[in-house]
Amino acid sequence: KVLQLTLAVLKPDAVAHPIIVEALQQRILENNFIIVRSKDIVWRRRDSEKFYSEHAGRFFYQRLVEFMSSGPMRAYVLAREDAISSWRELMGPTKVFRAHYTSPSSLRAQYGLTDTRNTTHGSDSVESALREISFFFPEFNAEEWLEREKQRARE
Ligand code: YYY
Ligand code: MG
Repeated sequence: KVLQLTLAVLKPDAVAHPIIVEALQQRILENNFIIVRSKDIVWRRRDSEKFYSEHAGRFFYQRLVEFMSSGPMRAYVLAREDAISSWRELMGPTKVFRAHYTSPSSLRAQYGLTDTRNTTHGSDSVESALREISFFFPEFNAEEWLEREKQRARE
């Protein structure tokens, strides 16, 4: 079994409450993710704008970049088999009302406040995982880590 990497972020609404950070980290570990790297970080508005540039011009872009630079976040590089889709499934859908409706035990259903303050972020593809991991952890070489993991799996 080969491990995959993903970027997971606890957003400012979650990090504002230590007990929620605790609960979310518990959910990470009990779902068999390995925490490869973690850090607390505060974004400037321009970091927010750059990270979410694919959404520039959407009706929610301003409130999104405002919110993501409103306070500290915690970022993780997580490893697991199918890490990307597994983390997205654990998070639940983007919109909180949909999360309540379709995935009541998901993180966004349980802790999300609004469609913007929705608790967590997760990469949505192999390419975005690599890009987002290097955005948050420029000193971490994800491709090298994955290469070594492939070799380990072959042995
Ligand atoms: O990948 P994911 O976070 O589930 O959703 P995206 O469609 O990529 O949107 C990114 C981010 O934008 C979302 O997590 C909250 C915010 N957002 C919003 O504030 N309002 C919406 N109607 C849709 C998304
Ligand atoms: Mg997205």
